[in-house]
Amino acid sequence: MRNIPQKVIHQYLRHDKKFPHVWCAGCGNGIILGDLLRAIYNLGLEKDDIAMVSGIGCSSRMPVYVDFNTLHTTHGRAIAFATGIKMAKPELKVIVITGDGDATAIGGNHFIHAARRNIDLTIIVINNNIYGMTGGQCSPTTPIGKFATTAPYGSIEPNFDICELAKCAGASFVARSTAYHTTETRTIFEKALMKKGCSVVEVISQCPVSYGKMNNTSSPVKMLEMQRDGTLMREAYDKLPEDKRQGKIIRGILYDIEKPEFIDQYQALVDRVSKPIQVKESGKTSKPTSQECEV
Ligand SMILES: Cc1ncc(C[n+]2csc(CCOP(=O)(O)OP(=O)(O)O)c2C)c(N)n1
Repeated sequence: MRNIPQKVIHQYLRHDKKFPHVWCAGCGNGIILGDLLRAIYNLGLEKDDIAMVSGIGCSSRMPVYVDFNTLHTTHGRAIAFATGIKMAKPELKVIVITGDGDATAIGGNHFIHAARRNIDLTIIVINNNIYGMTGGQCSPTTPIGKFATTAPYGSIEPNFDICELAKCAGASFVARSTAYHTTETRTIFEKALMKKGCSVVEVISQCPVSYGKMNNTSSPVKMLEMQRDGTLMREAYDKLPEDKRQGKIIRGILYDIEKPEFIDQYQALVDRVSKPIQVKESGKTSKPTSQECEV
C-alpha cells in the first residue's frame, strides 16, 4: 500500500469551483468519497483514466466535486449511461455512484441487467436506507418497521438485500462495507476497481437528518456506532452460532468469481463478424454465414 499523504484527496477535487458541498453535517457521503479517492490514489490511477457517473440523489452529487471525467445524469439512469461510456471507451475505469433508491427503485432494471451482463463497471451503492435528497421517503432498502415520511406508522414492505440481488443477477464481485469501516471500504474499493467484470460495493451509510430523525437516531455518532456494532466480517459471522447471528449484517467481500465479461464478449463478436467481405466471381459480395456468426 502507498503511504498516503494527508492532503492527497485535494488533488482530485474541483475545490475551486464546486464547494461548499450539499451534504448535511454528519452525512456519510464525504467519508465514502474520501475512501474512494484514497483507493484511486493507491492504485496509481490518473484522473483521465476514470469516468465517474451518477444519477440523482445526495450520494449522486459526488461526481460534481471531483476532477475526473464525470457525468451527473437523470434519476436511476447512471448505469445505463455508464454502460454506454464503457462500450465506447473500454479503457476507462467507469465508476457508478448511486443511492439505494437510485439503484434499486427507479434504476432497478439497469442494476440487474448490468449484473446479468457482467459488464466491467464498479457500481458503488451508498445505502442510507432512505431517499435522502427528497426528505426521507421509503426506499426498497428501508427495513420493515422503520419510519419514513411515506411510512408514518412503520414500513410494512420487505427490503432488498443489495448484495444478494447483485449476486443473483450475475455480478462477479460483490462486497459490503460501512461508512464507519473506512480502511476496509478503501481496500474493497481497490479490489472492486481492479476486478474485470461487474463489481458491486454496497456501503452502508448514515443519514441522520432524513432517516435518523424519524427513527430515534439523529446523532451521527450513534449511527456510526450502530454500523460498528450491527455488522460483522464474514469470517467472524460464519463462526457464530445461529442464535448470535440474528440482526447482524455481514461485511467484507461476499462473492468474487471469474466469469465472461460483457465488453470482451462484445469485442469477440465484433471480431468474428467483421471478417473481410468476400467478393465472388460474379462480382456479388457475401456476408459471413450464420454459422460463422454463431457463438
Ligand atoms: C424521474 C425522477 N423521479 C423522481 C425524482 C426525485 N428524486 C430525486 S432524488 C430521489 C431519491 C434519491 O434517493 P437515493 O437514491 O436513495 O439517494 P440519496 O439521496 O439517499 O443519497 C428522488 C426520488 C427525480 N429527480 N426524477
